[in-house]
Amino acid sequence: MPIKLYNFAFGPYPQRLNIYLAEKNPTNVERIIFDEPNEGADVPPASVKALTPTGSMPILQDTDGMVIGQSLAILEYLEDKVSGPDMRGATPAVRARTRQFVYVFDEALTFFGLWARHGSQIGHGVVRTSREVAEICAARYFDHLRLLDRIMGDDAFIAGDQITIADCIAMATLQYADDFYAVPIPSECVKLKNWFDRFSMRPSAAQPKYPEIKRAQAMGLMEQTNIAL
Ligand SMILES: N[C@@H](CCC(=O)N[C@@H](CS)C(=O)NCC(=O)O)C(=O)O
Repeated sequence: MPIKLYNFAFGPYPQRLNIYLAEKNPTNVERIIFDEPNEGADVPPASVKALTPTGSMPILQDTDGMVIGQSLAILEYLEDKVSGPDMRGATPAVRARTRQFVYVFDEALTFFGLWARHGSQIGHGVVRTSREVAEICAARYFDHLRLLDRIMGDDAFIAGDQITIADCIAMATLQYADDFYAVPIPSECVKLKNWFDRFSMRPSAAQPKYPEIKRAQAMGLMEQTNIAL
């Protein structure tokens, strides 16, 4: 019996796992992919969402019934459990460097998510929003990208000369911002932009299937919130 990974076909947290599994290619992980949340159609099914307190995707269920929510915990667990290339880094130094990028990208995504939540037409009128929060979080998101650019080296991958989970997390974040919300990487972040252009060519980073109506609303987050680079 395989490990089960319930996930969405797109989205910044789900895509971390979609990219990771495409790179790692383990034989014992079954992927159950839902197109997008749809309460009316019971997608994902209530029985799947009930597996964790938040019901957010991704969710992993191991063969003994053990369940993990939270994408970062799932990535770590899969590194411990499945075969394939080591994606935490070969030495303590690279592993530390990998974690450093993971944490900063994770923070960046939190700010991006708040910016989108408070500034995007998606969800407008459904959630309480604050223009000021959108502006502050947009600035913090771009600050994080500038920081990431400064701490990157000239290696092929984010944390060194080997692909790690930091690449999966970075790609999922930047791809979501760029493809779904049309938010670019600042032009001064040359290393980050070059890495993004290179990694985008990998089959694992193929553009996911976005819901086009939502994407049309999402495009132009910069203009919707009056943010200029
Ligand atoms: N911190 C969580 C966030 C997961 C998350 O927010 N997933 C979104 C999709 S990008 C989701 O499932 N949203 C629907 C919901 O929460 O019901 C993680 O890292 O896994």
